[in-house]
Amino acid sequence: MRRLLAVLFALSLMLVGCGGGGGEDTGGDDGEAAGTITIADFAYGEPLTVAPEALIRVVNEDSASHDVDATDGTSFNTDLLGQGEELTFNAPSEEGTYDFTCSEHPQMSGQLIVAA
Ligand SMILES: [Cu+2]
Repeated sequence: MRRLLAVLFALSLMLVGCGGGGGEDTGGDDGEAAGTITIADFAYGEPLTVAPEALIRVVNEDSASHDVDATDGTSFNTDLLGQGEELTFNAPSEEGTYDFTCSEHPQMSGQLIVAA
């Protein structure tokens, strides 16, 4: 009986650990993202302002694949995200305004503002 309780306890811990992935902020699993770029309808939304090197989360809600590539070609280039996928990357260490686009849809444009 003790052993059964121990197993149940372990299972409940696992359930708690896996829960909460469903969309609200501060999931914890990815660390503390300073901001999120949500891609929907071929748009990146409002410009995002974060501190230098802050962790940025990118979520793609479109069925098309998108990424987040700095138009200067070097500051940041994320992998392509499929529908419902997300990733994180770190903002540049230099303050400034960074325009970015999607490698598959050059008509898309967004802005990342890095300010201390
Ligand atoms: Cu795209």
